[in-house]
Amino acid sequence: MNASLNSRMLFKAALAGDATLRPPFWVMRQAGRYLPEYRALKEKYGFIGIVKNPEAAVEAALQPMRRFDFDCAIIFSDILAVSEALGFPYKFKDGGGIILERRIEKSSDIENIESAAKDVKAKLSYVFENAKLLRSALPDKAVFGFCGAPFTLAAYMVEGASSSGFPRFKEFFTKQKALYRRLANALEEALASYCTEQADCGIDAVQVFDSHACLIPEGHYMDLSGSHVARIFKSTHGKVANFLFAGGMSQRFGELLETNADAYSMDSKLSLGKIASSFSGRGNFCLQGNMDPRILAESSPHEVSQVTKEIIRDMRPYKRHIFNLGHGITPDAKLENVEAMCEAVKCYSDKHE
Ligand code: 1CP
Repeated sequence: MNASLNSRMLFKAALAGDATLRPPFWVMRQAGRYLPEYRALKEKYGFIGIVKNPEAAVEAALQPMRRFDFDCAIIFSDILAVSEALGFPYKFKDGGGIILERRIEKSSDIENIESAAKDVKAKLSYVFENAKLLRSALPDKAVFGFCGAPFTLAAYMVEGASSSGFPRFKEFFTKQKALYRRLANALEEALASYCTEQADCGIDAVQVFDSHACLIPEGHYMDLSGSHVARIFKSTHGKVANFLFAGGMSQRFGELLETNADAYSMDSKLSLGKIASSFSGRGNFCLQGNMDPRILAESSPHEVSQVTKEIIRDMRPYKRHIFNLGHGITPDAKLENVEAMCEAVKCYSDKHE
């Protein structure tokens, strides 16, 4: 075990299952509204203005790194950048969530997406510029690119907005199976080329966000979503580590394994240690997670520190662990709690805990 590994080496060691003194760590949605410096940047450029300006986007991604020295950074963008490039611009709704300028209504909409998917990369050059800049700003950190899963992007494009249950989309993928498949295939093509291009910018990992995977009926994950994710991973295999965040799926973990991800990012409903011990015979995957983000908003620094150490302790025998939250950090997270979490990870020692 080497105490002098930099963050990027520590990240690679955890993925490989090598013994490390502590797990590497970062936080989903680590750039964002819980940070006063992010709120100031957003005041100046607006959210979409930041995303489309590579210098501002890199600044947003660096803000949490300066404050908390996480081991991993993620490029600042949004999963909806790709649906926008396919002809579905988005904006913020008053009162929270997002709304798209149009939604999928008929099969000609899908034809348009199929043809736009062929050269989607040309419209996303600002993301690749952003990825290259972040890579060179952080040579010793692990850098993540990302995209939405075809299923989750399709949810927004069919529903036309954020939604709690996506009823229109549920009806679409249940009753219009052939159209859903064409849409998912077109999105898969666009996302595979998008992720390969990000990988070619020198980043270390790609995380596919399948945030709305839990809409899928039990037993149908691979059919409706995972088969598309698996093919995206095939296109980046060997270039970067492939991460899958499948929202609400920790209790159905076994359904995810055929995607062949290198790492699975889990929600907080089940202990990571339990998942590791139940499935460790099923491959050499790494687990990422899974502290409940509510704890950062609602508890004390002492409690945060205890929970952090518990999750780490649970996962030590398994080795392949990257500490993170079970979902994105919320705007009401307390900075002193995020600090306590960081301290607890960085000072973790098997001797004392
Ligand atoms: O300032 C603001 O109010 C904007 C909030 C915000 C931020 C900071 C949005 C709007 N997107 C982002 C950035 C973002 N989104 C990142 C990069 C930053 C980082 O992680 O540090 C990433 C990886 C995402 C991914 C994303 N966007 C997901 C998947 C992750 C998850 O939380 O499940 C999803 C579902 C989106 C869509 C999205 N983006 C933003 C909103 C409000 C929404 C809709 C959410 C909903 O359905 O209501």
